[in-house]
Amino acid sequence: MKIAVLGGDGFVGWPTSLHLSDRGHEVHILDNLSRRWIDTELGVQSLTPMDSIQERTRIWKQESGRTIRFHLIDVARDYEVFKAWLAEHRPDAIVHFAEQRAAPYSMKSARHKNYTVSNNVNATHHVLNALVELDLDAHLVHLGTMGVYGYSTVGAAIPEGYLPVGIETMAGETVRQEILYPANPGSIYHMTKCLDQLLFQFYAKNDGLRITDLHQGIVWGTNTDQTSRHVQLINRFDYDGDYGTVLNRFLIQAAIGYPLTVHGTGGQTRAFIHIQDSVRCIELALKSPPQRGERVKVFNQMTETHRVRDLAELVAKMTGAKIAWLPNPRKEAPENDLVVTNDGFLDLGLEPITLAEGLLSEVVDVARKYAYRVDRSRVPAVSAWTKEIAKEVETDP
Ligand code: UPG
Repeated sequence: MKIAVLGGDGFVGWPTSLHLSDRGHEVHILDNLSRRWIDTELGVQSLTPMDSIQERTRIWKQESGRTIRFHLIDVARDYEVFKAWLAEHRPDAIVHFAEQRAAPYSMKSARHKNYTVSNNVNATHHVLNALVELDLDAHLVHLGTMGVYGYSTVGAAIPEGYLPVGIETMAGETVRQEILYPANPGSIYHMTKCLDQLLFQFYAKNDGLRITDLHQGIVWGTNTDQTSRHVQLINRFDYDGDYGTVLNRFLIQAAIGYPLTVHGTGGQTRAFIHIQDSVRCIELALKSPPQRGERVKVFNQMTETHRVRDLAELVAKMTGAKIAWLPNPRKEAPENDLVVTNDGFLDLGLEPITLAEGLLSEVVDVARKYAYRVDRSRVPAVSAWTKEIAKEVETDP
């Protein structure tokens, strides 16, 4: 297949591009390099030393003999340029990662909220709009988030995207229907992914676009089979308070002797997936597109659920790190249970990597190896969800 990977320079985009190229697909990365600009804005850098995208693709060619082409295109801002690219290349599939993906970054200030909404919603809408305008029947695979569901399960497992409901009519009969699982975002970033869902629902219904939405859990780990092949193919690893995700943050904190930053009681239960499984799932989704006219296909792209404090205790036991119980800068339930259905990918043959098998190598091979690159002042999470929380977090001893 000819595949356009929008956002192919990012944390999941880069290993996905390599994985698909390795499988023999013709891969084109379209990226505006915004993630690199945001590093500059925040004064942070990836724990792992990353080369330019051009250098990365050069090394990939040298190692694999395969070509990945890079196109500097801003999908959210340059609709006409993007559409012209699609018209010229007419890919068979599009994998869409081209969105601002950090919840704390999206909550930093009014400017960051505006940026996240306009960037993410426009990027998604531009893709859909262009597919219709060009009569292009490419399968669109979008990286969504488990965060669209919220994390307040009511004792029932979260299904894959749709909820069967019974509605009582005025005549007293019960009509059965499947609806999109009610959206319940916990940040501006997560809210944009909820808006994406409505755009997908409309375009699948109105124009017959073939769309798969992957509701992904929190990714942990760094490398995949392909990024491990050469030091210059290494994936990025974010540890800072805005972009670092919880388990990767705990791993690097342990490696530098920084107390593990648990928000609140750590009773938040979340869904997780290893980066290697994440790229496998995207390949599986590409192989199994919905039919034209079918509704949006949704997979829950996660393999395990864990409570934040259990993860902290696990990492502490493994490494001897201390745990710091901090006031929570986010507005979220302090404790929740979470049960998620993920039969879609298991049925397609996914054999998940579990935390138990992969965690230790991640600490030793990545976190300790690059610990010298950490700026400790960038570790704390400082983005508060509301003005009131900002005051509480500031005044807490
Ligand atoms: N948390 C801590 N301590 C930390 C960092 C986070 O206790 O140092 C908590 C946080 O309060 C939350 C949970 O850990 O309850 C998860 O936070 P995080 O790992 O930052 O995940 P999300 O904010 O849910 O976002 C990540 C990705 C996002 C993706 C989502 C998938 O950034 O792109 O959509 O995971 O679920």
